[in-house]
Amino acid sequence: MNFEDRLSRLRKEHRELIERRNYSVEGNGVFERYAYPVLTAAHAPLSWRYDLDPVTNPFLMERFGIHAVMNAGAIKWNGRYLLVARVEGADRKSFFAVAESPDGVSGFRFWDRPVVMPEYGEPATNIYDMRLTAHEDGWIYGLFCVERKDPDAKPGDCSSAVAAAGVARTHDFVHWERLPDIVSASQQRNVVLHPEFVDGKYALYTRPQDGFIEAGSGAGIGWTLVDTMDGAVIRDEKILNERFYHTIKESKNGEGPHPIKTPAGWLHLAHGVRGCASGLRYVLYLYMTALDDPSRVIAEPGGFFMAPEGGEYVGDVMNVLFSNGWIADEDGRVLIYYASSDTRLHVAESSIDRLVDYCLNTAPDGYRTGLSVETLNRLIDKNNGKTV
Ligand code: M1P
Repeated sequence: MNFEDRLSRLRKEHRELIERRNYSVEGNGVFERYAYPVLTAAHAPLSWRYDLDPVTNPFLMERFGIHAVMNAGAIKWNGRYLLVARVEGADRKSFFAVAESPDGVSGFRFWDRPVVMPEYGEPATNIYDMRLTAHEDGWIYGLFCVERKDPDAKPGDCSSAVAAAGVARTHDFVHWERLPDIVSASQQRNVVLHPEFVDGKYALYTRPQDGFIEAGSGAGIGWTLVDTMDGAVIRDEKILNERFYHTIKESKNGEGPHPIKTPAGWLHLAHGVRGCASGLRYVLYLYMTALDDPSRVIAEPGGFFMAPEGGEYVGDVMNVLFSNGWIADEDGRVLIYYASSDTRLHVAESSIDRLVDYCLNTAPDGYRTGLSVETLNRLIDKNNGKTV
């Protein structure tokens, strides 16, 4: 096939992919998944992947491989649905890129260029998983993981890394002001900024870890107040949502996007991780905290809210659902952006009313099998018309 024919075919396929209408599929009553991923590697503009000059690229080869698009921060901004996605190249380096859609479920299209994130201190080897917060101070913040080689790695150790929480803020998603990385005694890569001041301070959800992968003594999702985001220092961390033996979050957990404010309390989306024979399994769960104290848990359904299904199991890192972005629309609709197996980004839809109902009316984990059977029997009795 000659250059022009191949280019027009690539353009047609790309246009059809982006213009494809998405549709929701009936679910379990709590949420509905949409049929098609909202962003994949194939959504990356052709101008990112190919040298489009027939003189310098006569075979119309890819010159910059895009491997995956996943874990996106999400926000509704000036009436548009925006995702700041983690785009991973064939070279394993991630960067951020903004994609927008008119309705939040179809037609996501990347802006022309990726985000140029200013560096802070020693340049990062990798950056990823941005959590977006439109804070009441007027800025839109992006908190993200900054990964660098462990300076204490032994000779020959090319894997050990150190994670820190990077901070940047913007008004337009093009120009980003980089602020100092958050200072913490432990490794932090799941730090999320609460949208409101608490006691006049910025409030952070944290995730202290001993190592880059292992939580170690890190007990779960933490909470801390800091005076400023321009040089934030984590001093006292209270663990508000613990990991626990034989649950979906026994290995580690982490706050997803910032919680949504509802009349019944703050609604939180998080990921929980456990080990199994095939490696780590990442699922999503929900919990709620008190309106007057976002660090006090008032409800937590047992088990997962979403887990991989069908093709979601398969990808670069198998058996993973991860979310760091959701949008609560003005009409009560909630769009949950989740990635499967570190490869592609999907959307599921629910509503504030349904998610709060799910949190308040699903039994908590009883931490032992006998209590799970009791819970089940109560439901069966109720359905059999017996008093509970
Ligand atoms: O590979 C699964 C996930 O692993 C990490 O999650 P956590 O921070 O909880 O360890 C991150 O690298 C995340 O991006 C990735 O999806």
